[in-house]
Amino acid sequence: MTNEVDSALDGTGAPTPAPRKNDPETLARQIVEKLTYSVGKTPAEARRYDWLEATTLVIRDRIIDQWMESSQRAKTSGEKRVCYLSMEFLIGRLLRDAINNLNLTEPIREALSRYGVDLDLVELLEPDAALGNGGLGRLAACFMESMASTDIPGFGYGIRYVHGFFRQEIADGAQVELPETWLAHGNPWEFERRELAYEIGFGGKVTTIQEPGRPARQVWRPAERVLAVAYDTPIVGWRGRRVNTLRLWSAQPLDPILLDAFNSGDHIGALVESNKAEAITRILYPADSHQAGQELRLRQEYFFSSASLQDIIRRHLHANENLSNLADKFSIQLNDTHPAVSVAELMRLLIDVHGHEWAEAWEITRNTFSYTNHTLLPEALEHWPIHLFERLLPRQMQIIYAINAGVIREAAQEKGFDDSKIAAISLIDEGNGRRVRMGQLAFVGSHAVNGVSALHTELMKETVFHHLHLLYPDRIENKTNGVTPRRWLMQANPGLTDLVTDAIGPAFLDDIEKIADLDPLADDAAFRERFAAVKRRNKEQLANLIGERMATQVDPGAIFDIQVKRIHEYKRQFLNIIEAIALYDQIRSHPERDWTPRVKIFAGKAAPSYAQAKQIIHLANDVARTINSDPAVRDLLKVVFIPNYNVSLAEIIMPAADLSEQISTAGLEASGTGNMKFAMNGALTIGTLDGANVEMLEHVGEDNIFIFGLTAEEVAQRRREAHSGRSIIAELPLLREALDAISSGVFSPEDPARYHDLVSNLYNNDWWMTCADFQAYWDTQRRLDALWQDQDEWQAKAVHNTARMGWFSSDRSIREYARDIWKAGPDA
Ligand code: GPW
Repeated sequence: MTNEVDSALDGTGAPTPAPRKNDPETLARQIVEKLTYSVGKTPAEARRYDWLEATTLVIRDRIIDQWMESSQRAKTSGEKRVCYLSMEFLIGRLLRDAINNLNLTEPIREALSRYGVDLDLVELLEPDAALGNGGLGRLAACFMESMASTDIPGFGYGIRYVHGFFRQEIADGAQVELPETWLAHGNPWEFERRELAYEIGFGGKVTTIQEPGRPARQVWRPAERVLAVAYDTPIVGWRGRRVNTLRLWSAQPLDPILLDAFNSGDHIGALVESNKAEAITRILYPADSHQAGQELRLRQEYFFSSASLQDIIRRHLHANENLSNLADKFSIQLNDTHPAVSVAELMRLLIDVHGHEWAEAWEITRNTFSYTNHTLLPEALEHWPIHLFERLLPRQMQIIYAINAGVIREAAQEKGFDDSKIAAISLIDEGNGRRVRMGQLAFVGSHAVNGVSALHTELMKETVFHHLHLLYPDRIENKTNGVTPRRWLMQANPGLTDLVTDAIGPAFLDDIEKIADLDPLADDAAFRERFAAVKRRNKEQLANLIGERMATQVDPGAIFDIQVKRIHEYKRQFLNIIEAIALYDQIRSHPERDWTPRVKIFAGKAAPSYAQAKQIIHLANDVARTINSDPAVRDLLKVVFIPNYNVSLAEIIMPAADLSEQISTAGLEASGTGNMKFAMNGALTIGTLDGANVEMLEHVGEDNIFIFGLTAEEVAQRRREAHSGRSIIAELPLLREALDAISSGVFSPEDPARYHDLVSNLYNNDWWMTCADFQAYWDTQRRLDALWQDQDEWQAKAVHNTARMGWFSSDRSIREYARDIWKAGPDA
């Protein structure tokens, strides 16, 4: 621990804070001090929420010491800084993370217990910061934590949404979306930086200024302007080693109350303008892997991109004469194409504001940016109608045309591309009512472009970026995703962490790949028993939650078979539900057989406008209602849909799974990260050869993972052949009967036609290969049933999973980015 700051005087003669002691005695005294002077309560009056606030403030003070030190170091050392631009940061709760990373869990627990307060219950009251939709946003949060933990000077840049991801309730089986208000009670983790505000323009005109003897200049005069104000949140690395900054932008009117209009009596007019500005950062778009397409979304993208770039430039010019060496001092990672307009905006700032020549500006821009692609799904690829883009960002549109001209020239001259190849790489899609392709823009504006798993990266080269890859063959590389073991193992699963520490010592806490030392213990019967006992306690905890929230009793002795993630057709929750129905039929028809008890658990949100996904949620709930109330299956099969899946719920679910469902249509899940969280916590995976499952297979070995179904290549082949489900269904009675039950209203007697569309899509098309993969999935599930009967075997495989998943730490991902793309960090 280095958070004992030297006292007395620093070089400036200003007093520095007194050393902080971390014994329970001191912590207890400081918590009560905060309770008294910041919260205004005595220990006797204090409610649990007040203890949360006081504890948070005490922890926050300790973070601030380290934070200032880290920021100062990044500023003065001249080391390269990494900026991670992301529309989403799905961070979840921060208190436990901070306490754990400062190594204060035990002393804080002890300090609070002196007042009869339970730390675990206090932590539960913190709102879950849901500034993201799913995997992409959670990856950004894991990466922020890993940058701090691996000592990389990292800055997150994003949007401070007033309303994060919606709260989901289930009413009569269907999803209902409710607004989320994470800031309702204030946010002790953020610091508003009023002094750090930038003007962001929209619309207006570009005029050419021609002064005698000088080259022509373009001047953009925006019609509207808003302010971007910074809010900073500290991100604490493991053992408090480094504290980095997540800087989120909030939009505010340039003149908060537009005094002129207000004073002249136009109160409404003044408010309209101010509402329009604030609307930019009011809500997170809730569609995952689907382009939203609204003007407000493009405004959000440009708003946070421009603010972040202006901030980076200010920082750079603080220590450097000009921007020529920007790429030596800053790396900017674009998290998908959401910040891709940054490429045009940096060019504008370099040329129009800072007077650089085009060629030099382009060199700087390309060397500074790198881009991560997270999907190949056509419906998720961002492209904006030219007329919208031009109206909102006229100067950036000009720059995009100029970039495009240069790229096309290069392709034609140096590679001899013909018209059809040129059309494929063009930043403008001419076929679709003329649109700007953000993927192409991000690609050409970056020196490195990466996919998020080995398979996904190969498919990028073959499909979406095929022609750009021919033009720039060294640009695409792979960086397989990872997850932070601090949150997803140590904090979420303290029981397993203690067991592993006891078995192999604490070295794995600092270097997670050392958890491999656990591997031989898979053969140790006594260890397996302790491992199984930890899992059992975690399952009991989840069973209690299910009992309390949903009044459904589930047996912790059954297989906990869990699929939690966004609801999407390609992720195939439907396949899982059909299998549950087929199993239900079989149990009813053959009650005499030796069935392995299962609890099938689902959770996840559907985009509000995604009708099919909402139908799948409805079906899961309808099926749960029917099966759970049927005495014929008793405890042999239960189906549960837990509402409002979020980071905090995931922390309870991941450690409680026996079986992890990673069953996407092969070729469509870029990586997945839930797959990693589950396996790290000792779940076996049933999955397709998709995304990072492929690499998990390599690491855990084929005996310890259950792979089934079509390969990506076979899926592509069938799609070319206009495959449909009809003939498959005809040959598989299990599948046919399950589908008949759904479409005849067995699960929705009040509305028998409810699922006609869902089922008829399988007959007519089977685009997601649900029918094509059904039999293989069913057979693999039955193998797992049999395996469960041999607990020694099952638990040995579970131990192997935990022991062999160290590579999937986001520390490893971040070190690869730092080494290959950013050339930054301690090893640079
Ligand atoms: F469409 N992902 C996500 F690529 O969670 F932008 N939201 C998104 O909008 C997109 C991707 C986008 C996910 C991928 O689906 C998942 O496979 C991957 O593990 C994750 O991003 C992180 O890379």
